[in-house]
Amino acid sequence: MAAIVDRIVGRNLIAGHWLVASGDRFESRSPANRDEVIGLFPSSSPSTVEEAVAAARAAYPAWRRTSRILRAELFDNLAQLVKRETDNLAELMARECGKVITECRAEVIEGLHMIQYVFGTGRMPCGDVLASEIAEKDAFMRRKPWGVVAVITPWNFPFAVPLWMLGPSLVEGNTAVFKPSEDTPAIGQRLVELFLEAGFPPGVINLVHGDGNVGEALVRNKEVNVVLFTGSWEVGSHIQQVSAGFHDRIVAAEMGSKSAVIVCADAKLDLAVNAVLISAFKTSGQRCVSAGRAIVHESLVEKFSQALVEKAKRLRIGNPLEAINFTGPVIHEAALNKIEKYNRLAREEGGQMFLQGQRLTDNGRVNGCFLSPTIYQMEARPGVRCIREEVFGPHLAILPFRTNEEAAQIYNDTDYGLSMAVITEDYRAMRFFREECEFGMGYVNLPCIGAEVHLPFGGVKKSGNGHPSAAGLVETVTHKIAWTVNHGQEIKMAQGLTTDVEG
Ligand code: UN1
Repeated sequence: MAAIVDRIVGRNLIAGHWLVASGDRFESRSPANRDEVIGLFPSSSPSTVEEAVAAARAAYPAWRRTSRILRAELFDNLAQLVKRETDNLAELMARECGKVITECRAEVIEGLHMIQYVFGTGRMPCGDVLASEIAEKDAFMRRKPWGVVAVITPWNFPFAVPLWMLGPSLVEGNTAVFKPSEDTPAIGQRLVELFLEAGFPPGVINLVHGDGNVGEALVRNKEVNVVLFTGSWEVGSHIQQVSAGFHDRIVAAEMGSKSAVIVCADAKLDLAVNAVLISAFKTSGQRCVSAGRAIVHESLVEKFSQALVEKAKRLRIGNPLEAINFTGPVIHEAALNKIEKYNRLAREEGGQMFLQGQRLTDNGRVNGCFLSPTIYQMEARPGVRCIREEVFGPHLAILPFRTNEEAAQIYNDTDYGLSMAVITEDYRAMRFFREECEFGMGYVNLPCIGAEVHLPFGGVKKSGNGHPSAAGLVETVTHKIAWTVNHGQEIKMAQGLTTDVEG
């Protein structure tokens, strides 16, 4: 039984004021126990969204003029608070999104790493010094913030992903309106409380709760300069289309995936099996980088499948607050239904089913959304949907291959391109897959999950639009200016342009 904990009172934050809205509310419930209500949160109205954007706009000039180093130092305060709160944050996250406590702890640490990274950038170079054709001129590339940033984030990384976006945005001098997922509003609100406690001035970060309607209002607000989004391709693509109507709108969209692990003929079997288990079933397959496919050399496929299925059967699925469990539930009933639809599709499309995912409803699991893994094998064929579309759940296809060329072709035969791993001892094969596969994050002899914040996080094709998150985001939340200063007594122009104005 989950502990009885006080329900959280959901509030929006606008210009430094916590507001309990009087209108519609929505509940956040634990996916591990649908009877457990985490809190009640306001469904923000369009006018509330407008006020939040106006507050961010009003706070922008003073924040932009604040020294970059002083802005960064507030992130040092935030780091201390996150260290103080690590266990509480992890527990709240486990209750609200159902990830096991060990994963939640790792996510809080990932968020902390982003804060520490951003703090460090305060004293790092933030532009370039360049030469000019004219000896008396000094030339620079400097960065300026865009203004107001909307941060729209998913439930599966409800702490680290917002920090990937808020960190670079705020340290560079932007202000923000943050809309956490309606499935994880409590952890989003807790993060914003810590920003305030760290000393971020009123209006620099604003919080609006709600569903896609709130996101829509944010995206349609012309005062928003940048939209940072992580979620489905459908929503990301819609945001890009709406934003195309704004002349200077920047959108960074990190969207779906059909990531994969490629297991070569020379792979170490144990390592390959563990890498695939972690890639496919950690977080119940609900990372955007989770593997939906293991592409395995035909000489190894039988041994590999047997070992994988044996281990997958023994994975512990249960209460997210118990560290002994490998994974918890999926996020809600709609997710259960969608995953089960793909499980049925795999059978209809000719999958040889090794493990058929079951809802787990025994007493230890109360009233939760628990689902065991599905594993099947099939030959990759054109047009098969279950090996191309994102499932976002514990659903894995094993696809045999004969040559490395064929493996790369199978890997690329989806609309997505987020992450991949290759398991091999052959340095030529590693390089071949690095060059031939379409992805944003690649791993060798590792799972295809587990990115670190100081690397760019993003993908290609339908997975991303070329604006990676985390350390990569500085390029998106700033624009570059050229700045040229003449130290001479007279004007001298580049390219030999004459300066004679008298004819
Ligand atoms: C996500 O997949 O939604 O690379 C984010 C990882 C984590 C972040 C994942 N560092 O697995």
